[in-house]
Amino acid sequence: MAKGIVIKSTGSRYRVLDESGNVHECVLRGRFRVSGVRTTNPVAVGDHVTFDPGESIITALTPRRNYIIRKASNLARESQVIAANLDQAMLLVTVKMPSTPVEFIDRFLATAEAYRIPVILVINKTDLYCDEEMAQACRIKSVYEKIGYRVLLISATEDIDLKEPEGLLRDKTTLLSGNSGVGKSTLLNRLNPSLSLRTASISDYHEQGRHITTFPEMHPLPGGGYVIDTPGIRGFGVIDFDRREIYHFFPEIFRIAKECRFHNCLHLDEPGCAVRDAVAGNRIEVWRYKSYLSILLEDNEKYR
Ligand SMILES: Nc1nc2c(ncn2[C@@H]2O[C@H](COP(=O)(O)OP(=O)(O)OP(=O)(O)O)[C@@H](O)[C@H]2O)c(=O)[nH]1
Ligand SMILES: [Mg+2]
Ligand SMILES: [Zn+2]
Repeated sequence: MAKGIVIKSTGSRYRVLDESGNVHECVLRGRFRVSGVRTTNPVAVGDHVTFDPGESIITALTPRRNYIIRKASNLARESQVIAANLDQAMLLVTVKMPSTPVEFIDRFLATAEAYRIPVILVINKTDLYCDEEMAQACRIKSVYEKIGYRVLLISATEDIDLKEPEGLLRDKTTLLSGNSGVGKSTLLNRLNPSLSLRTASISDYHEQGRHITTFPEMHPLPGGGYVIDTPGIRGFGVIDFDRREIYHFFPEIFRIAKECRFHNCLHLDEPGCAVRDAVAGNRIEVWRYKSYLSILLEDNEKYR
């Protein structure tokens, strides 16, 4: 028996990296079962497993430190585990080509908060920005830094300020996310030139969302650590939020909510709401409040 980490899972087959760096294409033993969650994939990228290298069969799963799941819909009983044993997530965004909506950032951050996974926000393609776009990037940086997130500005193609993200990724297992075209594969290629991942591959910008059958894959970094490249963000967006708890996942709203008159305030139109006062007084960014409302009031089907 040998030990390894699952670096790719395509439904029935699992690519396992062993401790000496060799790769094995494995399957699960017929009666393999994981107690607890009902999932479509009992083993996921990031899982630590025991396997039989001779027969290429995974025989046991090491208990997970954490994992993120996605459900096909809020009504679906079965979930898919996207990745396991994560130290952190890195969300790559851009101000242009493509432009990442702030609501998209906020949904990602709230979901990560719900899983207690720290997020580093990275604004890429700074080489393309005019003064106005750079000002917007700086504004995003300052808003999220004030909340408590780490925010970096980089250019992956021009090799600008890549030392910091490189340092933050070292020896960690990181989920790399962001919508199609923001430069995830480009960044990974810079950090590990031996990868030569396809970039601008564009199964594409325009078709984003069609190809939900693509799979996350884990790549080793030369200095130690792993990055899991995910296809778009769709896998990360759906979580069973309890309506009363959504504001817990907006740290700055959560902090101020303690001052609301009613302990069960949803910060909608209740009297004595400290959150709405803070929005009116610019102590909470209005777009963050709008993102909160959109999750609170959404038709769940819309964001599937
Ligand atoms: N100017 C500029 N272009 C960049 C930068 N980073 C990436 N690009 C370009 O953006 C395009 C998309 O990059 P990818 O790395 O394929 O994007 P991705 O996030 O992996 O996209 P998907 O795999 O579709 O999710 C490519 O043409 C890259 O060359 C950058 O810092 N500056
Ligand atoms: Mg890519
Ligand atoms: Zn309130």
